[in-house]
Amino acid sequence: MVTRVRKSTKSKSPLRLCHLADLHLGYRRYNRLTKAGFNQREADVNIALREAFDRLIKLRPAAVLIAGDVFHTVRPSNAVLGFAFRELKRLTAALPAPVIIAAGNHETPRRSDTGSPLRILAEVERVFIADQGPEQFTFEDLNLAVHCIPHAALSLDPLPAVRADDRFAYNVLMLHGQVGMRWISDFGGANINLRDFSQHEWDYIALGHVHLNTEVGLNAAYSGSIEHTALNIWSEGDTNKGFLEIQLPEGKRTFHALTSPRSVVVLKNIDGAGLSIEQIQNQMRERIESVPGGLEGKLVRLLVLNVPRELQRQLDLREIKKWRSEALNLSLELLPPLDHERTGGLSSGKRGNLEQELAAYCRDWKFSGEKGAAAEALIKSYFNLLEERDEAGKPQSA
Ligand SMILES: [Mn+2]
Repeated sequence: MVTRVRKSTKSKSPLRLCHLADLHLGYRRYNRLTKAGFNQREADVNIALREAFDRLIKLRPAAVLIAGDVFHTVRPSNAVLGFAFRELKRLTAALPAPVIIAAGNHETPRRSDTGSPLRILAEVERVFIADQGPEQFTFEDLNLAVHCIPHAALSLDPLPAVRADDRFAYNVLMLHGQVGMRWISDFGGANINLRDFSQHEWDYIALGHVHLNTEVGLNAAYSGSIEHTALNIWSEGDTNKGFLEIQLPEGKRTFHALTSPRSVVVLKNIDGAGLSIEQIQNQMRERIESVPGGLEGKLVRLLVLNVPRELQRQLDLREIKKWRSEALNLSLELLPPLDHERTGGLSSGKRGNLEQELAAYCRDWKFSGEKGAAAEALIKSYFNLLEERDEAGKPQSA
């Protein structure tokens, strides 16, 4: 590994950047609609973006970096495109900073002639987009060069060779993909080894794709997403969403948490082994009633382990239905004890069975703590991915 020592001939006056990623505008989940007929979670993401931009306007950074997955899909709705366009216009009207965007996997079409939904955003003054090939945007007045490698360019062979540009005091690299496997929020991103990209030459590396605010190195970080839009939101339920402020030259990072429009509540698992159905139902009620402020409008997850199927049939469904109607979404899962119920094995056909068997299998793993949880989250996210594809394939309701 060759580390080039950068001659800083230019003086390094302080420079403040803000780094956002994984906005996922157009993300849709569950079938609740707003009064205006929009998917509630899509509307929530818009609220989060507005808050993020309000905060940027107050913070007044010299430049804004957006490290990919601005849009959740290659073809966002006209409403979402219009919203993004208007919000960027609002931001750049209030803030003299350039806004630089490198495309992520969600908005990158498989065929380049499809075109990126990001393109239209480049029509907004001071918005710079890298959607296909690697690009360097330079800002003389800021003494800053921003090197972008959009998702499409991360699958090139050989990879684009990027080096810091000595003519500028500050060099930033921005890309969207998976660095290491410590935390996985989503699939479809390129696997990245920062050593392939002159890792030590950059004053800062702004990463997108992992939805959790994560340090990757002294000079590299994921800002995380602005709202709960990971494939498995429960695995990130107790984390704040937001963006980073980076103070150069020292590289000090400050995380700005956003007020999430939606609480994600992961209740403590219930172990139903040896309990009667009344005891299980009572414990479920206790957990549900322990949510401060009630279920109203929240995303709630409750896992009940070791409940034989014959007992599951005796649950009071009316009460469960009432909980479901209060929450924006109640993800209530009852898993039978593994050994008794393993009749058809993994090939028993129904998706529910397979998911339950896998969850039970994960519980038996000898992984400890973080690793086990990450592995389970990874497997679980595959199911969410399948579910999401199913949902996407259905005709739009309402
Ligand atoms: Mn991504």
